[in-house]
Amino acid sequence: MKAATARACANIALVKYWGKLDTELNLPATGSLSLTLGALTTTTAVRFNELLAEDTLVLDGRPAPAERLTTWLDLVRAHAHIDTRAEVTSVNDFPTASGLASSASAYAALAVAATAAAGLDMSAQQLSSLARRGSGSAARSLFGGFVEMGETHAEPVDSAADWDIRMLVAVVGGGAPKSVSSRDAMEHCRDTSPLYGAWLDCVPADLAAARNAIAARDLDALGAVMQHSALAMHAAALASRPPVRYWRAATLAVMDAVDAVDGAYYTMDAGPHVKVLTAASGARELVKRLRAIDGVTHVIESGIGGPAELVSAG
Ligand code: 2P0
Repeated sequence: MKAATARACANIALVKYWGKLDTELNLPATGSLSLTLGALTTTTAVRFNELLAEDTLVLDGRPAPAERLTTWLDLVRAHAHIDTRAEVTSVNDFPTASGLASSASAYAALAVAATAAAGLDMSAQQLSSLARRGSGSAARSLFGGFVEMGETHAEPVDSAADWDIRMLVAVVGGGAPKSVSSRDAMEHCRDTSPLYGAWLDCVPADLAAARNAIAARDLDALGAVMQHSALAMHAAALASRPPVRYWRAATLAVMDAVDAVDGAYYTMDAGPHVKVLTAASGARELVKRLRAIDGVTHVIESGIGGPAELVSAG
């Protein structure tokens, strides 16, 4: 088998990953827990081609730099005992210009497609560990529903097929300067923030609270721990020298709007956008409210997504 195509969903961490134990192996300093989002997917095709001198990458129809891809594909080539270069074509079904993180769905889809194309037969846990080498959050996108990242790979926690919840992604644009990448920001935070240690200390209790809330289908308890984890992560980033501040005025306006609604909770990642967890019943109304906020470019409504999957091979 030389070619394969796979699809994976993005995920949003409810209990955040922020900090590394080992940068070379990309091992996280703590666990994290996420929800896979069905509305945000990446589809990636990999074709190993003996005529190629270098790996090539086409991202949403445009040629893109392939250095990071090559470093990651070298891991697959080492496993498969091959030296063939690959053509990789990747398409996101959400607007890439929006600045939404796509490395999670990208490396998860890539792990499934590249290993299948290389003729490797790996477990989902092995694929998760391999995806982690590309991007820490990608390890979680191998699985659907609620997913927990451990020391080296993620495991599914609960598919939550019976829980009618939504994640609303409020995209905040409006000419904000380009964000510091999460990779750089978390290293800077570890090196300079007096709150980094306190942040790490929060995570085990937040993980336990999130697991319990999920098992009890308790949206209010899950929302509370999700907000706490996001605010603690951002507090550590804000206290870095110089500070890392991802929030814009519209970020705070969305947080205010969410605070005014019962049963809705926010989380923010390495960018100005706000993701809102809420019951499906109130989602439509909340989407309308968020769309009306100055600086909110658009709002994507997502249900729970499934695991990464092979679309075609051969
Ligand atoms: C998360 N983020 O848990 C956290 C919260 C952003 C904020 O995982 O360096 O792109 O590639 O392992 O996975 C984004 O970081 O970082 C991220 P690397 P990644 O979703």
